[in-house]
Amino acid sequence: SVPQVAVDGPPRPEVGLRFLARVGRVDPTDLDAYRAAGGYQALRTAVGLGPRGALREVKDSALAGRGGAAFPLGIKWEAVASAPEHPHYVVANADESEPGTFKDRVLMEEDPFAVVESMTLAGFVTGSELGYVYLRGEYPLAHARLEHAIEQARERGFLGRDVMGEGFAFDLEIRRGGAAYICGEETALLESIEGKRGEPRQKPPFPTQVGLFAKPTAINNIETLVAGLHVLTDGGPGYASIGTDQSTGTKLFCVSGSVRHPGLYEVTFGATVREVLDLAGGVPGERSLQAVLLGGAAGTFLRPDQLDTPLTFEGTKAIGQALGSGVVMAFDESVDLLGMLGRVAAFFRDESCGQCVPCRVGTVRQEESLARIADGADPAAELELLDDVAQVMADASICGLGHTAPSALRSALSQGLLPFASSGGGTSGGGTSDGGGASS
Ligand code: L3W
Ligand code: SF4
Repeated sequence: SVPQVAVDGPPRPEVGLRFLARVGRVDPTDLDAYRAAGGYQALRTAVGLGPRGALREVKDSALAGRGGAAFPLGIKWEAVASAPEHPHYVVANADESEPGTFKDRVLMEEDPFAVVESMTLAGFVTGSELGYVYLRGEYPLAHARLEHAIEQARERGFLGRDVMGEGFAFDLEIRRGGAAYICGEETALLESIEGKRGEPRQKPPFPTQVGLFAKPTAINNIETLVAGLHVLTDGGPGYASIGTDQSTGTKLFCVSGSVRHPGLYEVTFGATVREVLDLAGGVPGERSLQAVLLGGAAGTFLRPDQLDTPLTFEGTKAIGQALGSGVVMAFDESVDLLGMLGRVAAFFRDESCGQCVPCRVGTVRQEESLARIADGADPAAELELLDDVAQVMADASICGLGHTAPSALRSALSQGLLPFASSGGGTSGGGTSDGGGASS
């Protein structure tokens, strides 16, 4: 019952796809082909309902944001739509930089008109006449495809002063990032669009009140925006009936690491980790699974005995983990997890914007300490230091980067995935390949 597709993966059944329905099948450079394959029906439905009616559908859908934090889209759009100050803006966070994440890239490269339509829908509902796509600088094909799609939409009256002849205005601009991970943090991203250094702002106020150029702004992940089209197509209650009560609709998962067919998979919310790994062909060869990382470098680990966990917001929360934005990274028993965590620490040290001390210094200390452990230092003393550093970063950092930089390490310790105990009471010892490996 799991609708599935793989990009560069196994055969693709013809059922249930939403995000990936046009991917690889419909010419991403042709507006007419997009329309013939269902494009612009969702926006037409929204126009028929009016902004308030369309918002009602989004709220009824219970669609949760797909950027990692699962904030309800309807609440975010309602806050902007009802904000008294004008103008309003919509911004697509397309600075997809979390290691292991490539879902938005596929949508932008292979279905760019859906991104344009979805932002127009966001503009219609929130009363915004201008939207920005903040695009990861290292995505040149996505840039070319989006730019082309925006030009075609403009030429054909799907963007501009009178969208589809329906009496509302909306247009789009692209801004490219400069290879800074921190600019995926929404307020750093807004600073960057404004031409300033990409450093996070304190929240609150949230962007819905004080956003781009200090105006009310709806900022959403690309997958969230495109899911908004599915809501209008299905109707809010119809969409809410797909998946689970708290995780509605379908979800894209970026499966990588020790699997036979790494790629992008779409499943109905409710599929388990095991099912998603099986779609990707399971662990190759005779090796068994050591761990699965959800959420990327800022994420948390599952043990092999937790593979029956549903990949839903509530399912992962129930075992003390977070779903994140859709990274499912498998590690077989041959992987040196401590070495991998050292590289994660180096990544965060490099990407910290340096604005606040706990993160600027904490990421350096974390990397140094892990290097000492790898060189044979006594883990007990180092773990005490790492615990202290992690606590200060969690308590006193300005943004999510500082809060989550120790997450993978802490999770590996508490899950017993490293060959020494956590001083913070984590499970001790081994636990690397104790059965339950993802089979094909
Ligand atoms: C109005 C309120 N808006 C919250 C909004 C807020 C934001 C969204 C979520 O981090 C996570 C992070 C990464 N009124 C509001 C409100 N909002 N309360 O809701 O807010 P927040 O602050 O909880 O999260 P965040 O700072 O946006 C996102 C994790 O995602 N992550 C990151 C993945 C990276 C990618 C990528 O590269 N594409 O997705 C992975 O797990 O660690 O925890 O819009 O303004 N009262
Ligand atoms: Fe910058 Fe790190 Fe502070 Fe975030 S937590 S503002 S990345 S120094």
